[in-house]
Amino acid sequence: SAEGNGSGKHIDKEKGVNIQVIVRCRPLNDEEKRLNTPVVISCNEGRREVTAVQTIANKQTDRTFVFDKVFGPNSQQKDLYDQSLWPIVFEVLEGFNCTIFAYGQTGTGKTYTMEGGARKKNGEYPSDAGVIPRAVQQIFTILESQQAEYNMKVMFLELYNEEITDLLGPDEAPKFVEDKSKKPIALMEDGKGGVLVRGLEEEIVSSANEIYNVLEKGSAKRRTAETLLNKQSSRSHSIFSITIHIKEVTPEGEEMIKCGKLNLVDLAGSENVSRSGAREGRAREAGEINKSLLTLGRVINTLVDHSGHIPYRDSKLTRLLRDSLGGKTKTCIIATVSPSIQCLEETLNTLDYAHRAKNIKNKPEINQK
Ligand code: ADP
Ligand code: ZZD
Repeated sequence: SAEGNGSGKHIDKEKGVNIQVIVRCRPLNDEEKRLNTPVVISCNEGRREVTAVQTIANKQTDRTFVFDKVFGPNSQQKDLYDQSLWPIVFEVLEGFNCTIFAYGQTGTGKTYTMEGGARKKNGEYPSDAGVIPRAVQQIFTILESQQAEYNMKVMFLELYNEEITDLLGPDEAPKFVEDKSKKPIALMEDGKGGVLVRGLEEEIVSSANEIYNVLEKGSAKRRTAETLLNKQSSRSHSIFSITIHIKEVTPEGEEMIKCGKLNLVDLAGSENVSRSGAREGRAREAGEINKSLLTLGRVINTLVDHSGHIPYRDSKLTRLLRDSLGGKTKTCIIATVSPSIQCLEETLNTLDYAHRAKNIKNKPEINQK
């Protein structure tokens, strides 16, 4: 039961399709350049390889990893989007559910990749706009060119310490003020393998500008919540999703509704769950272990090793992303790394993790009624 998947490759419905894994290495920043920080990561985009140069006891022990796509330090936002993400977003409009998530150490460019530079005063998006604004733009360009009849809704949430904050909900009172108007947010299984977030604001939108305004509102709320609750933003996960229903009329005049959903996920800094002894020890003492990120790692390991019970239910993140990990969603992971020698240990953790995730298979299905 192999069939074309539009990208020239053949997929086998029974066996599924692998999660796509992309690595992006950021350039050295000004401070690192000033300090002449050694670069230990080299990217060969053509060969889709990332090499970590490691010297142990005067012996050079390079480690090379191959990925679905590799973007080196000179890659621009547009390159990453046009080459790797555009086809995924296109599939959302064909009725697939797709998830793109950014994984990596804090400071390696997860937010830069997913969101990018701030919006200009005149409302336009900048040349360093990230995946989210580009995806929004692409969706409307295609829908308008097809003159499709559609409706669209978005949600934007943050997960911190196993608590969900609705970034589109009404402004929240500080924690110490009891707020009776606040709807509790709860996750509920939908009976179809997915999960519903109850009590979450879903905003109906009909233009790219409307979504940008929604993102602006969400960003402002995120900043307020961070300040008010003294949150460390590197420990929070954010999820922005767009759900689109498109009406289609078949040549026979029959009406069909296609439904696609795009989840864009900016994960907490991966160093928070690093297996490297010392830091984990201190983090654990401070109660800082990120349950959701730890569970994500366990879910990935279990899926890859086929080693039995998959612990989706052990964290909010894995409940929310369940369908993206071994389910019917098409998934792409962007692993972000730093080129600096200072980050080498974490970079190797990230590359190992990302490389393992390549073995996960999903079984994407079109949603059509
Ligand atoms: P993270 O979200 O992983 O903590 P950020 O997205 O905040 O990391 O990036 C850290 C800093 O590095 C920011 O100042 C960002 O603008 C810069 N940066 C990250 N990736 C790139 C890149 N590919 N090109 C240029 N600057 C980048
Ligand atoms: N990275 C910027 C946000 C920041 O941390 O402030 S850029 C994009 C995706 C999700 C949330 C916000 C954005 C962002 C933005 C900036 C300023 C105000 C609102 C929104 C953005 C950037 C370009 C086009 C649309 C939105």
